[in-house]
Amino acid sequence: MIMQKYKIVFAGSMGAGKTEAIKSLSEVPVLATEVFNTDDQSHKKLNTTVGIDYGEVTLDDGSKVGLYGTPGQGRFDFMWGVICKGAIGAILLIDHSLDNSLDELSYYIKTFKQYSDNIVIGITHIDDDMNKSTHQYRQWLMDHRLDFPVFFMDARQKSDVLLLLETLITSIEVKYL
Ligand SMILES: Nc1nc2c(ncn2[C@@H]2O[C@H](COP(=O)(O)OP(=O)(O)OP(=O)(O)O)[C@@H](O)[C@H]2O)c(=O)[nH]1
Ligand SMILES: [Mg+2]
Repeated sequence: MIMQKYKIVFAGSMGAGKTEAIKSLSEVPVLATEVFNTDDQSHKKLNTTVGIDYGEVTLDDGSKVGLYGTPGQGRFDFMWGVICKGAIGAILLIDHSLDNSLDELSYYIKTFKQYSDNIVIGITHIDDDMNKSTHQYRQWLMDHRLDFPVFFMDARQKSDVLLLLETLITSIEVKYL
């Protein structure tokens, strides 16, 4: 069997958990391009990605997946299209605890749809705002006639991240094979 190497991109809100998701899943030490976060207006987190994060995972069928993380800060949006070149799909992570989480979802879908039709959405930080409704995301997708799979997850949990990745790969196989 020929070992294939797929490229998957993690994108989405600053602080949503893109770097963490790659760290949860990767079998190799993650090449993380994080620096101390000086933009505490956008997010109070300690570190933020300023380049491309990279990790790797092998699926049950032996295929290798390269995991590429984008920087979430808008000032790096010029890099997003470059990172998506040659990717088979994108995982968009949205931080549920942000006041404007629905606007974030809309913004990242609009942006990444230009680069790929294969998108899976992970809503993170549910535990940080248990009172806020989670129904709004699926409703918004239905209202906009978009059928991207949505999962409520924690980027620190390997099984949650793996579910997103497997869903993305399965949906691509269903579409193209
Ligand atoms: N409570 C909670 N923390 C989470 C969750 N997902 C990720 N985190 C944490 O959120 C923080 C930010 O995660 P990062 O992986 O740095 O976020 P990022 O998306 O890479 O952010 P940028 O690189 O700045 O765009 C880390 O401390 C993670 O451990 C979640 O579902 N719940
Ligand atoms: Mg990061």
